[in-house]
Amino acid sequence: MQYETIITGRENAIGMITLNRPEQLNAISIKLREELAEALQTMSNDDQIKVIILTGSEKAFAAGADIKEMKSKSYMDMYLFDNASKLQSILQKCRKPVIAAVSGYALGGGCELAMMCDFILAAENAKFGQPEISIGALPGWGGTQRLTGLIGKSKAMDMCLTGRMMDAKEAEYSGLVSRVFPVEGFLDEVRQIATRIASRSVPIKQMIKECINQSLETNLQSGLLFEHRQFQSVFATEDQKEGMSAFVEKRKPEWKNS
Ligand code: CO8
Repeated sequence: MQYETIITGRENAIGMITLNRPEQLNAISIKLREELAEALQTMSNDDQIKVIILTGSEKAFAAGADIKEMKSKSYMDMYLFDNASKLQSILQKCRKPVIAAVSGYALGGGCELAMMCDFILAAENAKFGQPEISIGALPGWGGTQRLTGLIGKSKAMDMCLTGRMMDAKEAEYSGLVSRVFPVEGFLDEVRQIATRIASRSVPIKQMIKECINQSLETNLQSGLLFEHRQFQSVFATEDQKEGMSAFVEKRKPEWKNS
């Protein structure tokens, strides 16, 4: 499929989406949101794809929503045409693991897009921020909510009220990103992690995603119950039988994905 603002591809079981507006530091335009939503939906429906990687260029994952496109919009323009919420909902509903591979700037809507993914891997040159306050706006795509959940109230306030950037090291120890790698060979490291996840049982992966996401939506008791029921339901799968038998027989499991 040919797109204008993104590049898509499949490498074995990995679906790769690269944001591709390099001259605008991958600013997230209406067109980019539309194309990204379509690509994510297509990959979600493709059984060959087990993990999706979302990435940008070495200089920028994405420097935010497209300010040039947005600056003259009215409230009604923004309210009536809202393909940002559609894209967010596609990512939230995607049952496959989606990894954000961030090199360079992930600012404003770029940081928010990365946080919509299941987890973030960063290159050493990554810079995260919610600088909307500097342009007379505020994070509008989950920034105040997800960032606070990931790094806590104090740092989220600091980031959103100052509009400062956070480097990869700080992002890692603050809990925004899971791991940091050198810029050189970054995407190869990400591919290795994606390949490892892709090799796991499909239903078990989906259940783990559901359980972890449930922890963000509910209280501890309900979350614990949800997780325990999911754990019990694993015993209805062929993959549980195969996985545990393979361990006992000291061999690699062959997942049936059922
Ligand atoms: N939108 C549009 N164009 C951009 C953006 C952007 N967000 N960021 C960079 N660009 C463009 C620049 O205008 C420039 O274009 P041109 O060559 O035509 O002048 C080109 O990219 C290169 O940028 P710079 O020359 O500025 O590059 P520098 O290396 O000097 O600086 C920075 C890099 C620090 C990243 C700088 O470009 C910058 O501060 N960018 C803006 C960051 C920002 O404020 N982001 C937040 C935007 S608002 C937002 O994201 C709200 C999210 C809510 C989403 C809800 C969905 C609708």
